[in-house]
Amino acid sequence: MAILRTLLLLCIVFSNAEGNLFEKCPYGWKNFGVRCFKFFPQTVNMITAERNCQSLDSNLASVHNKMENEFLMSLLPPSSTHSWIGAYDAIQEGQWVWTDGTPYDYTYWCSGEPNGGGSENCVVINFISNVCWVDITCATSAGYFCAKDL
Ligand SMILES: [Ca+2]
Ligand SMILES: [Ca+2]
Repeated sequence: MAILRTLLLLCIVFSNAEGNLFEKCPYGWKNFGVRCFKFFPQTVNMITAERNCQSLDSNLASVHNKMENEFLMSLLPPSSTHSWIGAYDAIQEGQWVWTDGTPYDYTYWCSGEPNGGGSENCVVINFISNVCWVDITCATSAGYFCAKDL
């Protein structure tokens, strides 16, 4: 009986270890779908935010459905304001792309946005406590979300 119990315990220990192997987001990053996400509260301009993400082997977060959008919002501390996600139309006005190169297949623009034309080529989420997106000048200072593949 004791041997059986030990075997059972070993099984549990190993199955947990295996589970950890599959869920391998770095410490401090949160898993959602097949990616790991982290919010950085330091306020920087969009280019700096993207570079900071790249230095951590990630990009500014792209968003591909409503659930991901809501997940990002869940990572925000209560007092946070507008934060960078990875969409920009700096190369060609009106042609939005993601810094991670994934398809631009989902949008959650706030009503009346994007409205900045050639002077607003980057995107923040949570502009005045709102889950929707706003185009804004890339030189704005904001916190940011990084995302990387599992
Ligand atoms: Ca623009
Ligand atoms: Ca705007």
